[in-house]
Amino acid sequence: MNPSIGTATPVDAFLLDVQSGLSKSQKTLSCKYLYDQRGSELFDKICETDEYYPTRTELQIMERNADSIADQIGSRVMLVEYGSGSSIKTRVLLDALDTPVAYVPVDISEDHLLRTAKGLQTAYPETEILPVVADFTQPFSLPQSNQDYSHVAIYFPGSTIGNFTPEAAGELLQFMSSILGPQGGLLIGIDLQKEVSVIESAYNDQAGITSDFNLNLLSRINSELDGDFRLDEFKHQAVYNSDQHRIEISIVSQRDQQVRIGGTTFSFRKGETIRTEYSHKYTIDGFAEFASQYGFALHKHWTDSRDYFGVLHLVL
Ligand code: AVI
Repeated sequence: MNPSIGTATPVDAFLLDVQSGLSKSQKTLSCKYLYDQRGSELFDKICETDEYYPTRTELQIMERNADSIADQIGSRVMLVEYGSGSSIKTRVLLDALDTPVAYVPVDISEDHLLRTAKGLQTAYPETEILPVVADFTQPFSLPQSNQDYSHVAIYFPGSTIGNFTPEAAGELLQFMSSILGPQGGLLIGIDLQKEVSVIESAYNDQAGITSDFNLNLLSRINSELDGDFRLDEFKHQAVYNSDQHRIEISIVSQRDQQVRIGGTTFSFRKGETIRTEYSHKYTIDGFAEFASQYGFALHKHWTDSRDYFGVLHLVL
């Protein structure tokens, strides 16, 4: 089980991204940098908070509809999962599928990916587990399987597509459509539009874990890029933008201040924001229409009783 290596992010690229992001008039840091070791642990804790409904709702949808979802995906499949994480939802799917030929978890975090892949290989000996270390926002090649498979299915759970701007989400769908051959399908989780207070609470949990997760990005810059952010001089902010249907997550400077990062000085005004993440909320029809621009047609979808979350199966 040797992993295929795609494009990971070296320190130089991190520094360049941070320097260019903090030089913009709307200061920005890419949300992909939120997930270092501590960030990933904090994200797992977010998923357990009372307020953060997406993870448990999606898991419930998968568990309740596993057989019907597996039927749609079909047999002798190569299942490719984008951003596989710890693969809890994957196990629900792998259990329900008619012995998938291969499972390809794609993730940027090599250690985590290989550990998960090893566990899955033991649990699913008849399925070839072929991990790919890659930043899935960039094109990567599918690994060779030792067995013939009839089609490829991409699994992109977690509503991670919501963290992409519509333009970047479109590029990703375009790339997905290029690796899916005939009969290929995309199973994707999306967080649905709902009462604003429910969404805002999910990103402003009482225990302050989302705040720690967000501000951890400044700690990461301090330790990896020789920065001197004072964390108590910045605050987490998450506000729903009803026009754009998205949560906008930022870090707000609490006073006029200067920060040095790798020898460069950046100035922050009191109240100035660093945008760290968007989380777009869709409707089923809205997402289907969006995906149709990239050749996808909505085949079937599943939701929960409150219509908080959607799992969609799209085909080319
Ligand atoms: C990973 N992603 C789908 C999460 C979301 O809900 O947009 C990231 C997150 N950020 C803060 N809380 C959760």
